[in-house]
Amino acid sequence: MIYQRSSALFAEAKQYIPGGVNSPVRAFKAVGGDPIFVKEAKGAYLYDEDGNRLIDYIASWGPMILGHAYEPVVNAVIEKAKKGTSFGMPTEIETQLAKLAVSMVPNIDQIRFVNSGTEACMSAVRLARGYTGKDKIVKFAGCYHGHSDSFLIQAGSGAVTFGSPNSPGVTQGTAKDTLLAEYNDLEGVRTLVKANKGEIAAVIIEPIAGNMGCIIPKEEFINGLRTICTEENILLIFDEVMTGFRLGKGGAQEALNIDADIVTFGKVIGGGLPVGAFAAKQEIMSHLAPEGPVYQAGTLSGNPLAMSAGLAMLTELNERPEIFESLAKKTEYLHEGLDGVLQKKGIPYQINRYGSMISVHFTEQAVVDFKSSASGNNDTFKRYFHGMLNKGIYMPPSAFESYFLNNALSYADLDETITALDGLVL
Ligand code: HOZ
Repeated sequence: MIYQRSSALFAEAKQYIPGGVNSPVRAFKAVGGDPIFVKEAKGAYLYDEDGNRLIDYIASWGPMILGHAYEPVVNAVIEKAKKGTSFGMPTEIETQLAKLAVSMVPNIDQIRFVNSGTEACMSAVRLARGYTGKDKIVKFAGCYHGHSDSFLIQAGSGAVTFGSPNSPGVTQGTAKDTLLAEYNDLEGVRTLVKANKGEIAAVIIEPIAGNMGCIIPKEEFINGLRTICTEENILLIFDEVMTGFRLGKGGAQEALNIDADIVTFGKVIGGGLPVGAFAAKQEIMSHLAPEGPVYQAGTLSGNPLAMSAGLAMLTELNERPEIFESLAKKTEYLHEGLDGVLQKKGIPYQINRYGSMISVHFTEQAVVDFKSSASGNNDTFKRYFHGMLNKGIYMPPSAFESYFLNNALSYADLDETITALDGLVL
């Protein structure tokens, strides 16, 4: 495939935008080469500036769960736009989306809309600190909760891909309040909690991790976290920016049968427009301004276009919950197909999957935490990524990301993907 125009556009973008992109993972630094510039997308396919058609496995990193340019969502946005795009005043549609989200997700009474997953997690931690009167938080190595200062401590996703898991610009003062544990290591959390007794406001976790590839929590680990948090008056924050409205109506809380104290959302809840949200029981949410003293605000929060996209998306998912089952089945089919091909190749690999999230790691070790994820062979990953790209398959351009399947993918697309891998020399 030829990517000449994409390369030319990238060269021009680099003159005016740092690194040519507005979010680092897009720059292909982990895999080499120039990024693909998208012209348009429909259903399961991306169409780039060179006229190539690509089967898409990132779905804008999650939001496009029903495929690109999904008509009910697009139409809702168009109709709303004709009536004004931002007011900085309350609108009825915010309550409609809030009501629907609260009805779908277990264990929450109220939700506050923001503009991104980063904002949601940052605000959730502030709320947890304000509610508990404590300062410290526990996060897990390789988990990524957006780019706010407290979270850029051994962060996953682009932060690890670009060698800044602890970013310059985060002050010592901020960093000292973020305690670091290993994913799936309950003993490590116990030790931290003991050493910082009475000082920890929250434990924040991606309940299914998606920023060091896809990693599944061991049952005793995730249940144990709930128990420790309850015993020690620590709030358990589930970062469901990836898993929310993707694993099922009720996200990871429902899938794992665990109640979190605060849940954060992004991606699917905005139907492809910039929306984040955080939610909890009323007792906790009432601490937020203007009801309570914990401040949080935003000119574009609850923006009517974003709310209309989110409402159209969640309405569809709420009315057709079989979509989640269909997505999980397609992901299982892909898993089995990739597995069959990779086995024949005789190279070490692992495939992790949960619902419609999946990732391939070229390592002998089971991938259960950041260390095992980082043990993957990046040269093999690069050959895999570029080999697939040349055959018109767009996978995440870093081993530290999950794939997100969209329901527009057909079994023929999945077969094309599996056959493409069969033809590669890794
Ligand atoms: N942080 C996102 C992946 N975990 C990437 C966002 C983007 O580049 O669009």
